[in-house]
Amino acid sequence: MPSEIVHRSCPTCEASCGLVCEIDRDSRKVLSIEGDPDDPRSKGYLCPKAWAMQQTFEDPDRLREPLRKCPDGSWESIDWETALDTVAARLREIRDAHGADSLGYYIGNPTGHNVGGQLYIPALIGGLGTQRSFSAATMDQFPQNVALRTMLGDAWMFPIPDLDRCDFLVCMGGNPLVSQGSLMSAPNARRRLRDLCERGGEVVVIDPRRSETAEIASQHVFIRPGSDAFFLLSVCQVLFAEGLVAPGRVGDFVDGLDRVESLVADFPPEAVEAATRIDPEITRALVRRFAAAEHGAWYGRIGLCTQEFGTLASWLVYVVNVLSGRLDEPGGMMFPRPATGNSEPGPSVGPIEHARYRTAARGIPEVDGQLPCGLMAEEIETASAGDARMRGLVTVCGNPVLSAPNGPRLSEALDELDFMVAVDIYLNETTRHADVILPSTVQLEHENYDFLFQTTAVRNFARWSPRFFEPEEGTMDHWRILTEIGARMQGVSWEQVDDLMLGGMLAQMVGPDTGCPDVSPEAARNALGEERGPLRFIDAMLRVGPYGDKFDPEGEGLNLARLREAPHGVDLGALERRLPEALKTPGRRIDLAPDYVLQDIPRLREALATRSREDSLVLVGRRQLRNMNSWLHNLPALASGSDRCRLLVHSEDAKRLGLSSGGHARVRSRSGEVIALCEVSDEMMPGVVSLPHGFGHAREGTRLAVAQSQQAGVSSNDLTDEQVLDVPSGTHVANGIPVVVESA
Ligand SMILES: Nc1nc2c(c(=O)[nH]1)N[C@H]1C(S)=C(S)[C@@H](COP(=O)(O)OP(=O)(O)OC[C@H]3O[C@@H](n4cnc5c(=O)[nH]c(N)nc54)[C@H](O)[C@@H]3O)O[C@H]1N2
Ligand SMILES: Nc1nc2c(c(=O)[nH]1)N[C@H]1C(S)=C(S)[C@@H](COP(=O)(O)OP(=O)(O)OC[C@H]3O[C@@H](n4cnc5c(=O)[nH]c(N)nc54)[C@H](O)[C@@H]3O)O[C@H]1N2
Ligand code: SF4
Ligand SMILES: [Mo]
Repeated sequence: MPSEIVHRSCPTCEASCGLVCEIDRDSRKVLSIEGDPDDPRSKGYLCPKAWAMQQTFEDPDRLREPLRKCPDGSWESIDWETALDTVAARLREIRDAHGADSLGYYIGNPTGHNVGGQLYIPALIGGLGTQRSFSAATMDQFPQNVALRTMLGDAWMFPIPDLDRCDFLVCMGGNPLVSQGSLMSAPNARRRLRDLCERGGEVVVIDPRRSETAEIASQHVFIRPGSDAFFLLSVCQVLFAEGLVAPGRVGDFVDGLDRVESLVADFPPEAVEAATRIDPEITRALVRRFAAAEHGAWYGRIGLCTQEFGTLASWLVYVVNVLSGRLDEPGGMMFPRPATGNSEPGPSVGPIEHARYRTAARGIPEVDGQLPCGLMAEEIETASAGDARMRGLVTVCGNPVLSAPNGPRLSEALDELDFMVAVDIYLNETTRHADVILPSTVQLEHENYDFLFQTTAVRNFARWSPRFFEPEEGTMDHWRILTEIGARMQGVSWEQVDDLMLGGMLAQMVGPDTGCPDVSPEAARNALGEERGPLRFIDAMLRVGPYGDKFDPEGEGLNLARLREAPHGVDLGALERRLPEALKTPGRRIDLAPDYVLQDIPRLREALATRSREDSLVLVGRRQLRNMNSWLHNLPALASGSDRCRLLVHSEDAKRLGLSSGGHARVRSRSGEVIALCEVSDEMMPGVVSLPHGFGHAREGTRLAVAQSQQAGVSSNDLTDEQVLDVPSGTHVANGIPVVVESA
């Protein structure tokens, strides 16, 4: 058969760029990958990571059949039936002897890039029945979830910069030029930001490093890591003191303005200058320009989340947008309207749940169902958690030995588990500790739908991606693996679990008191067809969703069949106002001063004095174009070139410490030590050093030949202290870590 042209979106990062690929199905080869000029969002853009899906597919190190660890530590291939039976039997044994909470799970980032991974997580979790829930969220956006849950009643309704209509963007703790925008899915962030400036607008970057984004910005302001909450309080103080508070339309449904006003009164820019190192006049001038701009958006991302006051800083970003009338306004911070109906109006919710249970080792409370991922080690160790320890662990698309804090401690603790299973495609730093590894099919072998990233995109869209190649014999889709484990834990078939999930969903979606009152669950069930898997769920959600056909095949609306016929995806238009209808708080009002978040203010006040005196060297992280956290370093196209894992040090610090570019530095923190390659760079704020995360591939017992030989590097999370938390969210502090650096 001749080669074929197929379209899909790139599954590797949030931007979800449209791609045009030439493939040969017979030889299972991708002949070319280019940007799709007809994709309304990415318009032909792509980055070097567009090849990641093809290179992962071809990687000889990628696992293609289940592996079981032999008593001597070597690995043997086993068939799926044996693998799944072994996993279920061992996990059930542990549960029967020690209770369901002796099991735990960790969900990693690629879950968000795989529709089956997302939709079938409940099948796994339901089967395990444990409260011990860990994920990459507590090294990521969880402070934002907590702030939104308390303010809007919906943890997952992120306000996104309306980038294409904005004329004043403040960017804190994010580097969209490299990350392609996070909670701001924006293919070709460089062009979008350039356009913004060319429209006469401004981009102001507040970051301890003059990042790639800062390079093209109108202004860059250095900030001392971890002091953003102080800075943002001073921004609010200036807004009130100078009479610039103007919430506009949103003011009709906001509570707590007075509380915020009295709180911020104590934090004029002068009061926080010693902590932030930002000149008060710079703050005032910025606030005035932002308030005067026609369409401003104030945006904060991971540098603001994974820091000591991550929840307060994330909350304050939203407060600034409300005070200045930017929330839910065109050109400001707006809410996408996903075709699958994720943020449609619904019943109101009560206060955020927390402290319903606690960790065994140190009694750290759960928050909205999450426990801090860096506490997995102490929860496993007999010495820390005693009889209540975690004995069985399931990791799903995660590499916490490199991505969670204090990797070396976790690495040792994993060997104390009675049983560990990893649902993963590599034998890597984490999965080498497993007893069984269950590898799934990869992106080119299954269909996909950009389920998560339609909730974070700067423009509404819906996009289906086809499978390129039939899965190799003997492989299993990710969603099916999760369902099989869940089902076997409950002694039912995976089909029964699937039917139950679908039935449960349809019962809520159609029939009386729903958006489809005339459709019965049975009729909907029949209309969806017999093919099991995530796309059937997506079809149901699309059909009842805001643009859907409401199960009327004659209707104009969206359904999966129509999406499958749209090779460039469907453009659903610019973001539109969603409030107050979409709020899930009682009375549909925004709580600008949620008690739960404000409980952390005393801790912040206490820290001001210490922070203002502090002058120790601190470590922050950064992302790089050719990485995706820890897992693309084994792909030749992305691993080539010189060693990328470098510690950036300002020249003043380098001189004082005797460091030079190309030399090595010993970096020590409370939790660990690494020896890193140095690069002297005046991109850094003096007193701050930067090391990317996701490296550290020299560890033994993995199958990552390319990563080991070409981009081994060191793991910055050997230095991340797992004990320090952003208290309201239980998120770890990966930015602003006190370190001692010396020449090695
Ligand atoms: N110091 C520091 N640490 C950080 C961060 C930071 O900024 N600084 N960032 C944090 C953030 S934001 C995140 S999201 C986390 C990420 O943390 P994790 O999700 O734990 O780490 P990843 O490196 O993304 O690991 C991905 C894993 O999924 C596997 N995988 C990839 N594709 C597939 C697939 O298709 N199927 C299956 N079954 N497995 C697959 C890979 O082999 C790898 O083991 O890291 C966090 N850690
Ligand atoms: N190429 C590439 N793209 C990615 C990823 C990747 O690994 N590689 N990972 C993806 C994932 S999982 C995520 S979550 C997103 C994250 O996307 P972004 O949030 O854009 O993440 P980073 O690029 O790490 O940018 C964080 C910035 O915060 C700054 N910073 C550090 N500490 C502080 C602080 O205390 N205050 C302030 N104001 N700034 C601080 C850092 O210097 C850095 O410039 O990126 C996604 N996209
Ligand atoms: S920017 Fe992201 S989505 Fe676009 S091609 Fe690169 S990795 Fe893929
Ligand atoms: Mo992330």
